[in-house]
Amino acid sequence: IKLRNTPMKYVCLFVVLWLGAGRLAAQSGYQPAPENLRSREAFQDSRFGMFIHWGIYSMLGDGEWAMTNKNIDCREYAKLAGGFYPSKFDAKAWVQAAKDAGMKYICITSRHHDGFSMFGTRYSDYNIVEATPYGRDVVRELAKECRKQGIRLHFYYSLLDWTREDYYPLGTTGQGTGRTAHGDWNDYLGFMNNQLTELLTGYGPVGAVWFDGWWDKADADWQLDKIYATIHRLQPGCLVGNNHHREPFPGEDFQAFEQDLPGQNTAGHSAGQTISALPLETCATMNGTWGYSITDRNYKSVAALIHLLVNAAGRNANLLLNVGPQPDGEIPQASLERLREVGRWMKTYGETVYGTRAGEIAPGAWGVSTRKGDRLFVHVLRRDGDTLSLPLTGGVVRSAVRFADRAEVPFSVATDSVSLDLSGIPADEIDSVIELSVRR
Ligand code: FHN
Repeated sequence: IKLRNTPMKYVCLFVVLWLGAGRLAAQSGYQPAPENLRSREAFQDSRFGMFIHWGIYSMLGDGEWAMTNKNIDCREYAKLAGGFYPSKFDAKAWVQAAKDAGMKYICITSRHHDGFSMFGTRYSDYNIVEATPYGRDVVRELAKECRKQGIRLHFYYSLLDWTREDYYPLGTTGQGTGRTAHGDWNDYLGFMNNQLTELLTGYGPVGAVWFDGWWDKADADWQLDKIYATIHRLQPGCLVGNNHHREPFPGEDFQAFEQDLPGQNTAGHSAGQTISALPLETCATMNGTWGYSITDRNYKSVAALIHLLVNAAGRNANLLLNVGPQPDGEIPQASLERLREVGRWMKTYGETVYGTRAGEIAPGAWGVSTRKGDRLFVHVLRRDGDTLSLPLTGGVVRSAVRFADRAEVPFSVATDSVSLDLSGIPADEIDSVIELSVRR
């Protein structure tokens, strides 16, 4: 368009510059790529994942914090690597166990706070390939098997390190692990960037990077913007989450909760966070420890695990349920048994969990609701009598049936509520799922 030298020309120029400045400003903030938005949906749809805490600490049988809890000198601790030979490790069996449980993704500790890398990295010889007689890159084997069996793989990555000298100044933990020499923090940041680049370029598509340990030095200059940008540049569809126990930071794609459902804070990690609009994920142990513990037999029952999963889905969150493989590479039998039982339940009821979002009936002592289009699934987890009255606005209930056998459930509606007659349903079911068809 040719504009003569008129005031209109200057108005147009101003509008063009103003729009341009707006675009630049928008680009300086994080804008998730279309692939990333699709990953977020897929992540939410999958609802159930397996967390794996595994490292050379498993040999001590005392959880993944043994090194710092016992003030073990990092040089002594490193000797564990020389004896690490998980003769029964079988990536296929792990992925199969996750699938049998109905899990759709696996998140493995690529490097935990002890600083030992469970993958073959060029940036430190303190890794499973170079420092152990086993010499195999278990993360690579797992990645390959996940691709084969159609399971997404996520990487847990610790920002905190109890061994490296360039993790300096030290944080609130790991002060008794014997480090006296002090390296340069910028080297540490470079090291992490290099390792993450390896993980995002050498192991196929990565579903998410799950950071942890930020809380060890909440005031440090972590340069997370750079780290996150590297991840999103290398794999735009890869989600970034950080278990910092705070509101999500810019550049994060999901919000992590630890040992608590969103909105709860029984474990004390969630005082500093409310629920954001991002996809949500709660991680939880099956017993009381993340890494293998030889004494911890305090396993949750199958019913409790199912309740945890359903309670998460009813609060719009995924459940990332942990296993801590033994030093021989096997997942403990007690975990496998529970995974199988949960999987059996999911075979029948998975449809009321996968691909759902939190239902419009808010969670209560009775249970939760999930929804998929016009189908509203009422999960009754605790019975208190034969009549269940629930608040429901903005929809007309057309039918109510037991999900499992489609038997009709008598119901009545009043303004803003629906009452279900549960008298025909056994009171001892783990989860009585009633499907309401709701026209909105
Ligand atoms: O210190 C870790 C712990 O070992 C474990 O990895 C859990 C998993 O959520 N996160 C940290 C504690 O917040």
